[in-house]
Amino acid sequence: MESMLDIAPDVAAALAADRPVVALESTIIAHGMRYPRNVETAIAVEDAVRAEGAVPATIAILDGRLKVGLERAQIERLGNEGRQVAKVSRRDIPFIVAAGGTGATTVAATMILAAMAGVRIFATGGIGGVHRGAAHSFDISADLQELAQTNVAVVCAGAKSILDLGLTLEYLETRGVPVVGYRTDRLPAFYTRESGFGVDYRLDSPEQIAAALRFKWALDLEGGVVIANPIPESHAMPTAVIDAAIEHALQEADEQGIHGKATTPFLLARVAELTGGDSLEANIRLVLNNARLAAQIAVAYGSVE
Ligand code: PSU
Ligand code: MN
Repeated sequence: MESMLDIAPDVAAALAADRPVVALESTIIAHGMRYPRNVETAIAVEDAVRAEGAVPATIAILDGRLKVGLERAQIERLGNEGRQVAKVSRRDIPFIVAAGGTGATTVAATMILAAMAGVRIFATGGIGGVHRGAAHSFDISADLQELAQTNVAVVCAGAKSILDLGLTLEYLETRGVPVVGYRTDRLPAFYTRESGFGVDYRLDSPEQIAAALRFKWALDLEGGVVIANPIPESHAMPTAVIDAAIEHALQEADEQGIHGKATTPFLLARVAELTGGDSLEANIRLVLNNARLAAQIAVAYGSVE
């Protein structure tokens, strides 16, 4: 397995010395935002991780190689090729590798490669979940299955309400995945700080979160943790604006028969278009905010005994 895995030199050095590392995903770069803001954001996110004293490891598959830690030119390439790059979740990994192909990793695939490399903390924008209408479509993101089995904590701003957040929480509960609110007892809904749902545990410091993670894995309680970090107040969007855009996008997806792995990128792109630049700014701010918290947790994790 290790022969297929390329860990970047700075990431490998940090892991060998037990210094903090934060994993970052690449579907958000190739499929979640447009060029060149996607590349600018990916680099700013890496810088935010470094500023907090951790090493960033952006994860992807490039020319059949599993990459943990990318060079700038590699991030630029993924962002530039955008949607021409495969969207890779758990099921896709061996096929992309066998074909010598290039893929952007979802939360699920990023968790798998992070765990292979020994990285425990991961920052992104939003996770996949149970889609609205899942009772008929069966559309449940593989991210949730991965959270149930792979030992990586995912810092996110909750999930967008393109999903059924209530069913997403039920699914996570069934699979034993804790949902932690950072300095909040409410589940944030990505663009807004509040979804109407609660979290399982409120923790107010990176140290408290790191300690809970240590105990979970020391007890061999396999699986991930969702750490929900609300978008900063000053960048949150008005609920009515974002809700209207989401309803509109969902209706279009339905009319156009969009399904499967195309659903999430379609909805994200339409919501971004319908809200104009505002949602993109909010998205960038919340990802940076998550990167900082993930780095603080990674630093604290290293010092928990
Ligand atoms: N949600 C967002 N932004 C994203 C994604 C989800 O707000 O970029 C991406 C992530 O990579 C996530 C994936 O893992 O979409 C989920 O896709 P699906 O629903 O097809 O599993
Ligand atoms: Mn899906």
